[in-house]
Amino acid sequence: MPQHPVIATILALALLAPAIPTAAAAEDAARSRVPVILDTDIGDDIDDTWALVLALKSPELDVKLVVTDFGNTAHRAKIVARLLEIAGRTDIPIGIGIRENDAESPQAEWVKGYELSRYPGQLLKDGVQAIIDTAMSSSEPVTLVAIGPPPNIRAALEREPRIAGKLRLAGMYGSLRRGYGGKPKPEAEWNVRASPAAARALLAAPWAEAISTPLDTCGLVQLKGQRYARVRDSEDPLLRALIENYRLWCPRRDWCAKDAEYVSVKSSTLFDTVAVYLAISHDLVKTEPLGVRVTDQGMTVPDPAARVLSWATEWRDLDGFEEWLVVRLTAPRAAARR
Ligand SMILES: [Ca+2]
Repeated sequence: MPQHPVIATILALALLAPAIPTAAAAEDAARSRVPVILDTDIGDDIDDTWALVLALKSPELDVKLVVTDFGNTAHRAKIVARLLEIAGRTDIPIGIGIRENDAESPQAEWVKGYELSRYPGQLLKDGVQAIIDTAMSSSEPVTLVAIGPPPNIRAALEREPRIAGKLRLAGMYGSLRRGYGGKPKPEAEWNVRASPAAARALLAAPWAEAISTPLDTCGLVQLKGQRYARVRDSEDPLLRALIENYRLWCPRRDWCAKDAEYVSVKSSTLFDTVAVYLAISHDLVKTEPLGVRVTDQGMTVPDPAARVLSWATEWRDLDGFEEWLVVRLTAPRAAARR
């Protein structure tokens, strides 16, 4: 029996509906990306450069702002600016954090002659205010990926305490049961030791959510062999810039300079990439809720009286993370987003 024409039309529309891409669906997809502020001491250890590239190549993340933190923040901003230019992502504003000195970094040669004034995107001279404005103006919680000593974050919390409730922290801080290189005792981790008062403020803030990767997990990440080679040999201009920076950086680090083959065969420890991962997922790590106190020497000591946050204390699958990292870094890049 033939269907009534109206019923037939309704049925046809119902069948077609899921297949028709709509502007609303595209907007939903864009909205589902995690808005991120990256607070970085890029230029000291090379892992921040890896972390920035990873953030730019992660389709789950929508990088709203990159802020340089600790030491010579204007110098660090040059490295960020040149990388964002190469990435075709000058739509991302750069905030210059609290400038503490004029030191240059082991990556200085890469930005020799680069003038920040030529950065075609927005350059925000008050990086602390940029963090506050980005957090407070967002209609949804923003994830603060914090991968350096955090004087900016301490100052932002002092200037506008309400940012804590608007931000989800994914940080790289501390050492609970393991030290550098998987050593069986905790030690003073750099991001905390370099600025204990700022790290104390960061760990005590009432974030909407908070997780940190201490050395226990992030200190074990290193790419070697074929996995490293896939990144080293990539034709992606952004990865070429990453490896170029790594090759400039290594001779300026005593332990790396001693081994002429180092940069040819493996990465250094990629601590900060884990904080970027934690902005996307926690699946590959085991987490524990712990209160942690910061000593004046930069030790992070479990203390039930301290504010509890989530700590990624062990890997569920470190091998899986390293593969994820390489797949993600070497994936073709999407067009620049507006
Ligand atoms: Ca760092």
